[in-house]
Amino acid sequence: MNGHPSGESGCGQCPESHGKRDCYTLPMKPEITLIGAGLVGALAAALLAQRGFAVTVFERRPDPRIHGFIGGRSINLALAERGWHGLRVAGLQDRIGELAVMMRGRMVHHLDGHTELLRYGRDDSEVIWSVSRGALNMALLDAAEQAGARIHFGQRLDGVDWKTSTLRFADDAGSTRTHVAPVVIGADGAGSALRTAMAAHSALGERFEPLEHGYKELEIPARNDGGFAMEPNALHIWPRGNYMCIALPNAEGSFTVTLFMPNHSSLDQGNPGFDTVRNGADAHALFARDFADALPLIPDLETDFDANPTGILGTLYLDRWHLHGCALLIGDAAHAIVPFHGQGMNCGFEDAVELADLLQDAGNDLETAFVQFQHRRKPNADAIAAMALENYVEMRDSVADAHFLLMRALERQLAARKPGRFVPRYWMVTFSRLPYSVAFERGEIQAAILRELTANKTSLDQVDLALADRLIGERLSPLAA
Ligand code: FAD
Ligand code: E0Q
Repeated sequence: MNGHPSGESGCGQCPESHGKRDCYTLPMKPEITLIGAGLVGALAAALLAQRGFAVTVFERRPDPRIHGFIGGRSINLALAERGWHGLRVAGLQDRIGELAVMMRGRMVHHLDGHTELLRYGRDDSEVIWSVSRGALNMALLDAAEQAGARIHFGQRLDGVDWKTSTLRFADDAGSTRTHVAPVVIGADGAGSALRTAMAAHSALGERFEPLEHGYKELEIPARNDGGFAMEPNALHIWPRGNYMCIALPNAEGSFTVTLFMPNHSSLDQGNPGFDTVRNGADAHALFARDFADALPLIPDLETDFDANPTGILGTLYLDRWHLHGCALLIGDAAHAIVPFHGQGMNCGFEDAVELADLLQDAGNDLETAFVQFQHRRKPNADAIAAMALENYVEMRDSVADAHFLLMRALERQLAARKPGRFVPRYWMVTFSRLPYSVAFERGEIQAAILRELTANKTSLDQVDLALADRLIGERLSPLAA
């Protein structure tokens, strides 16, 4: 797959930076430079290299396969169908399958200590998977290099001279180097340096909406015998109204716990915040009160709380993701979202697949391909951004609310009654590759139907199913299989 088509004459596109390589054996495809070899950048590099592009990647951090993975953000992530699709296209399904831990549903930990499993899907074909960010990233780096991508580690993008298409990089020792890149793609995350450089050339209409909540990561280690300290095949969640904890399993027997909480307490309502829960001792008291069953499982709670940074969360919106045919942003660099649907990486992997498909057919008209990319992806990025925000309220609060539980129960009943027509939004987002925008729009219609049918009702048997059938028939078209 990686061979350059031979027999092509001339190489008007060939930049001098190709150095010694024989231009006549290079494809007509332009050379592509990627910034960032995180999850999305590494997948994009693999997919583009597999399609015969000459791909060069610059990554700020050292090679995690040599120096170990230096995490910044979450240690493990939930992988769903959209993410699997990207990995499948790259040929990585089996390798990642060996690392992933199945999560059948949410294991809700109530305040009194009792737990219940709320399944995500109908059976074990409808589940999500917990994967280590480091292991996933390393597999993607291997795939990218195997396909022919060249990755330069320890190189931080520092600025761009757009007139000469010259990128400037700095390493940790303070030396700089330059690279001429007619086409550059930014997969350098929410704090994208390429985005900053693009914005210095043309306004991108950037808006960052911070969430007033932050997060802290903690760990439940494996038991002494190596086993899991809780049910392994679930996403554990401790919903507590304005704040919550979650825990995702790691293949080696531990769990990564994340505490999500407001930055500022609201003492009038007795709600804690990172301003009052300031250190390990405060956190210990909070866990003793609100997460009592988890506390004995987190031996290093106090030291980890003090040592680990408090992460910030928010949603990034841009009016423009591209600069003519020269530069494009993908993944978090274009559309960072809050993590409460577990879809940021999944969405970024869809970006990578869509981009590879578009560039494969683009020839030299990259401007059109970039415009098309934004046209196809932006409505979906906006939709998952909105759904992720909504899911936080659902997660931390509503899973304990009686009317909400009635609507969820009715949703299941209507889904079974009208398959392919009334399809739960969570299912469309997580287990299908229907555009996020379709999931969002149909989800709104379905939520209105659920609200109408359950208004003033307290149990399922009070619901008017004839009315349900009529509303569904009127408002929801059958989904194409
Ligand atoms: P990143 O992963 O941020 O990678 C960017 C890369 O660019 C990094 O390697 C970085 O070192 C490099 N870089 C940065 N600046 C430069 C520079 N100047 N020069 C060169 N290189 C640079 N998503 C899910 O799908 N499921 C989940 O369960 C999930 N859980 C999450 C939990 C939390 C707490 C958070 C914060 C996010 C979660 N996400 C989840 C979202 C997911 O982490 C992101 O969407 C995903 O990491 C985006 O990938 P990316 O490659 O675009 O950016
Ligand atoms: C998932 C899987 C960080 C995170 C990741 C997730 C989910 C949640 C709550 C969080 C949403 C859900 N969810 O359980 O509805 O499905 O990825 Cl907080």
